[in-house]
Amino acid sequence: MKQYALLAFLSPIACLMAATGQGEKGGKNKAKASPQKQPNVIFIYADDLGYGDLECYGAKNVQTPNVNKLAESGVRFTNAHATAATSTPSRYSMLTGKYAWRVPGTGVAAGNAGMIIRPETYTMADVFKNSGYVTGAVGKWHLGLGDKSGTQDWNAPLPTALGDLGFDYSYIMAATGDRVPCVFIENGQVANYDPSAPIEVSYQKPFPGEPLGKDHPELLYNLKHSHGHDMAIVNGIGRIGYMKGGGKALWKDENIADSITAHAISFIDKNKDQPFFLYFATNDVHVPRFPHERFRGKNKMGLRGDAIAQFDWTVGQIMSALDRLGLRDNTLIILSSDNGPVVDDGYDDRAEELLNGHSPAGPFRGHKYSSFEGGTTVPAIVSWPKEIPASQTSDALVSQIDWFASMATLVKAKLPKGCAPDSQNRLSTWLGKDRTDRPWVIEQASAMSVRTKDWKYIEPNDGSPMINWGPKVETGNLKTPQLYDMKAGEFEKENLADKYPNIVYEMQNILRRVRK
Ligand code: NG6
Ligand code: CA
Repeated sequence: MKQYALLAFLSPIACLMAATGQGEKGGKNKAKASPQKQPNVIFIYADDLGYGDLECYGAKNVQTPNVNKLAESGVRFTNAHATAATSTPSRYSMLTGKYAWRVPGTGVAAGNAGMIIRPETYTMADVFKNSGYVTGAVGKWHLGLGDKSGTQDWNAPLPTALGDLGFDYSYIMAATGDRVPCVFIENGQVANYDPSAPIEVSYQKPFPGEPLGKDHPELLYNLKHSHGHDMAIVNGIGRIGYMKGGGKALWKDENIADSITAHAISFIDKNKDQPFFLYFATNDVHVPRFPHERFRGKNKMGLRGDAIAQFDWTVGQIMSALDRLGLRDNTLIILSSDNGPVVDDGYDDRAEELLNGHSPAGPFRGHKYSSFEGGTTVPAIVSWPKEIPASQTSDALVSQIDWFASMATLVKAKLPKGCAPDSQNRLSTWLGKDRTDRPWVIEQASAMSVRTKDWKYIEPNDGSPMINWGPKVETGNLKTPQLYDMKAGEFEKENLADKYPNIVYEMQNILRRVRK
């Protein structure tokens, strides 16, 4: 049993008692005295948003006023890391506190993957739920649904879904915008289900009679692919995987941000009177980048820039909702990204030619998929006006793997033995109260890397130095060890492994110890 029913019940009662002022002596301000409530917690987890993609991190070609404002209200981290250079392992590690590379089957998931975090796992949502919070997940999921890969019946309630992982409410995309099924799933069932168009999904073979992107370029009226993404066609865009049906339930890419934002805000509205945890994972700025037309054409970078602007709008909407409800002060917001940026990730959206000098990964080498720092160094902003002084920057070395134990500390959760084995409590660093570096950070791409404040080590790997299936990305692969001085002006340029064998040895030892 992972539910701590008693705790879950006690906290709201405690809050209720506080709210009614029971036990207090009379006094003029008694009715107004607001209860000391646990903070609400919102993770705003962007997809493929790079270190250099926000104005407050130096972007010049796109405006991000809302994220800038969020950053000004709290701490902006300049040395924060996702655990992996792609989505599924990064999200798995963050939500379980256990490195994905310890667990088979945690690579980039198909849209019909079975639930990758097994129901018996104690998750981030369980931490909050069992501490009296209402919990919700809205947006991109990409961690599988149902009991077993490829066996889901999308026309009925799924036998296992986010409700089994501690989320009271969920409104999610099963995988990514570019993977079928292209429908939202609300509490384990297709939202807005259309009985006249039963849904079938396969990652093995096409459905007879359904046109494919590779054969019907004339049907790709919204976006053409540059590599891959040539299977099912939904909303004039080719996808990964085959799909049939869906009808009215099919999403329109241009409305995804509006839809998930509306659901996130309605969750906040409904739960305004009790502490809530919202995992809000945006589709932006993952491909296909097809933002609503009101975000089009306002920056130099075309669709990729427009998607960043749409992300910024989304953040603004959440903050306005909190302001409207009087919740902003006691809401802890953590904004970050699941992995580094990528320019051409398979659609002909002119992202490359319209960069106009923009560096999506900021000063770092490599992008999404890469072992270089650009693969996993991400923006990270923490705001909690009631507790965190504004306008701070922190260069502390931090990792998303520690959100689990840090959040558990925040809500004074009792954790079952053995859960979140890789997560450390670093709450005071994440709240900007100190600048303590994590002694080391582990990064997962095709090779494994270790980062300390001063050094970066990449394990030898036989893979090719550039991705050879589409994106123009340096993988960081090399047959021999790589060691980079992170104090040097130009990051990861000169391999110093031969010069400092002792440091290589120390870094290898860290990896060896963590692997045990
Ligand atoms: C790749 C996809 C890419 C993206 C990525 C996962 C192709 C050619 N490319 O395989 O578009 O979906 O997987 O991205 O299929 S992630 O951010 O969700 O990890
Ligand atoms: Ca991603």
